[in-house]
Amino acid sequence: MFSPSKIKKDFPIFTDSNLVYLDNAATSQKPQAVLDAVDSLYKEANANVHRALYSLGSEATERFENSRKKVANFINANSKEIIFTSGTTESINLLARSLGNTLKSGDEILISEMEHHSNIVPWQLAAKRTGATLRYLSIKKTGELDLSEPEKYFTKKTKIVSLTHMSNVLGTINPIKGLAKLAHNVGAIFIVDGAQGASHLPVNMKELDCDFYAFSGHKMLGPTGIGVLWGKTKLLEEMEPFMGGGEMINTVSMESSTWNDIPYKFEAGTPNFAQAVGLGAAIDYLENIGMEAIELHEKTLLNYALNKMNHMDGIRIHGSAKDRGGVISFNVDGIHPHDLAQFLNEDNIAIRVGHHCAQPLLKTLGESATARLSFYIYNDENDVDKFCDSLKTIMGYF
Ligand code: 7TS
Repeated sequence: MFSPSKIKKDFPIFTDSNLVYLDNAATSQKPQAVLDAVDSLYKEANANVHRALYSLGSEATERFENSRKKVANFINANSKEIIFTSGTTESINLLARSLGNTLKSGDEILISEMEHHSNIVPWQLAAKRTGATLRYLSIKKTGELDLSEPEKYFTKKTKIVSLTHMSNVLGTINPIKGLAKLAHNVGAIFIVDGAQGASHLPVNMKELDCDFYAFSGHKMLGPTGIGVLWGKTKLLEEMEPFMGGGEMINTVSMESSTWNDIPYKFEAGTPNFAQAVGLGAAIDYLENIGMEAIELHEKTLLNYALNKMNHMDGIRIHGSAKDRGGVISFNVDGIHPHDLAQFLNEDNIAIRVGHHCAQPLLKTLGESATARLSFYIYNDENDVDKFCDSLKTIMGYF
């Protein structure tokens, strides 16, 4: 097991501070190694990638492409299947636009009630454009997908299934392999929103058997503005590009254009190459600890926190999935979540409150807002104890 207190020393934001940061589902903090990688790219190797025929350009391109290899290794995939995007949101929009355009009236897109808005709204737009129908898998009281009657949802009409790996509100980890089977049995394409997956769980594209997997660098110690879309070669080669511009073309005439090979076909314009290099350093950092160890650490901390919170009166915790990552959404009787967050802030404890960009799920839960804790590698029992102590004091005020 690794030591969160030692890990904290690698993160400048925790230096000389008593910050208790419990909002990791929103974004993670950054270790010095990631800041150094970005800093050194700008100081030592800043030139546009894939075009400059001088040494600086080669160095920038090499660092950028090296990061692509690191991402590929991290998820056990082929480098040419790694498309750099600005994040999960752009990755899903790319799919909703490019795959979405192949849909027609009568086709169905299947998502679930526990999706983040970035895995809802792009599909609503695709449905509106094409006349396809958007359907929702419902969830049970436990916060798990209701898969009791899959034949009602997975039908011949289903063309695209897009589901989250792990809920950012309930922490539920969905059974991706089984869902891939259900989707593939009806000939549908299966997309996984891995924003909370790749950052907290070991993920292996050869094992999960999805067709596309989307995630964000900033939730896994990397910089903002960089994310990934992984897709199977055959599907990526068949797909039309999402955005047009430099680098994504092979030839351009005044009348028409032909496309570059994958992944470049989907990377129009100057990519966020410094951020991609930072993501490579973040992956090195995570791999050094090990994703299995990270998953275990967060689940242990989750159980520690649940146990403490379950012993406190007046707290309603949402969801009780058997397979669950380090996220706890809850409400406290008689205290609005926004008031709670402000009082916790007085003790330098950062949690998120609100609808967590998952309004349909909040509606199902019957809440307009919840409070949410979400853990990462640098959190420990001390953080949970401080949070619970502060919470008890605040509850005493009301
Ligand atoms: N999907 C899930 C499951 C997420 O949790 C998020 C962000 C996204 C997609 C979008 O990621 P982005 O990097 O493109 O913005 N979740 C959160 C959150 O829980 N609080 O703030 C952002």
